[in-house]
Amino acid sequence: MAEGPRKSFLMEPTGTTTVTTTSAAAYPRKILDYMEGFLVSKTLFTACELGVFDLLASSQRPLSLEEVAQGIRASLDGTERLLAACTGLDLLNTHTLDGQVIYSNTEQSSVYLTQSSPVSLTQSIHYSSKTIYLCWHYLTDAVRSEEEMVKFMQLMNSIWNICGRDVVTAFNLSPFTTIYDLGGCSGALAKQCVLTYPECTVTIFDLPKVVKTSREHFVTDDNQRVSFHEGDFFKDALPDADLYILARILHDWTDERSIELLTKVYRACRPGGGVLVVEALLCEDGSGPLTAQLYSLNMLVQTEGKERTAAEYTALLTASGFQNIQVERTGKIYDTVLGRK
Ligand code: ASE
Repeated sequence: MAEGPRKSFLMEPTGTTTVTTTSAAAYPRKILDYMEGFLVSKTLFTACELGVFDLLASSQRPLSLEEVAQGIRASLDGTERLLAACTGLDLLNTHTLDGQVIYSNTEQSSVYLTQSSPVSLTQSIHYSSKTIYLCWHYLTDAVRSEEEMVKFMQLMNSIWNICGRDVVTAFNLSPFTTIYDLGGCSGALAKQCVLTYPECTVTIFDLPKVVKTSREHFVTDDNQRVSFHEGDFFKDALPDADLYILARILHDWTDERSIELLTKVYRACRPGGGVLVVEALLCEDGSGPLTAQLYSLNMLVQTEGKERTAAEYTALLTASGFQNIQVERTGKIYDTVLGRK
């Protein structure tokens, strides 16, 4: 990690030490530093988490290894190595008192690494340690995000091969001819719609990058009745239509965001039209189905949302202006809730 001139210390055969300058090719100093950069971050995180700096700040005097180890409830050997590394990082000072090594905070450590300091970085360090560090484990996948997005879209697409027919036939949708599938992704559900209802046209409304990926990776048949519309359903205007499908959309969002979206849909909706919510419904007491319970945990991990009961979707639809709300269960994973304007 050390900065400074590129020098290496070579022992001459005679035993005298000479200093030579080595080329970047002979000694990859920066690469070695980068390779081990995480050791520095983890040393800082660990010393903070164990409360080394807080302990030294509260003791008012420098502490011995034994005192620190006891104070942070850690092993002598481990503590000694941690304190040594912190000293090397200029996060601790060492002094010798009566032949014994004692440790104290450096000025920067006492100002920025103690919890009680008004300019403490300990909360940020905790977040870096507990969240960002773990996310970075997946940096490679994140950089490959296009590939990741295709994989996610394949997952989203495949379920409609199994449940799509039941979802579009749970209600008779034949009165609705202009249909928008908001967040319709690769268009698997849209295809089920046009196959089932010969009069309808379905427009898949999704983010530009999703539409681009759909066109590249998913065959949209050359079906005249399925098309794409690029947009962000929170930010952009929604075209008017007879029916809006929201399949596995509301479960991504909080109640507030869901009502915001549904209200927008209600305003765009033609009178007599409606919204079809497609979700894995929880039963009213939350006691099942297991799939919906597990999916709800997954929404906690992956999104802002949760799975909901029919009554909860009814409340969201009602709060957004929709009326005559009906629920149809399919017996498969995904059920349907229809609201009318
Ligand atoms: C979303 C749906 C899914 C957002 C993230 C998601 C699914 C997986 N991850 O809207 C499909 C449902 N499967 C599970 C395990 O939840």
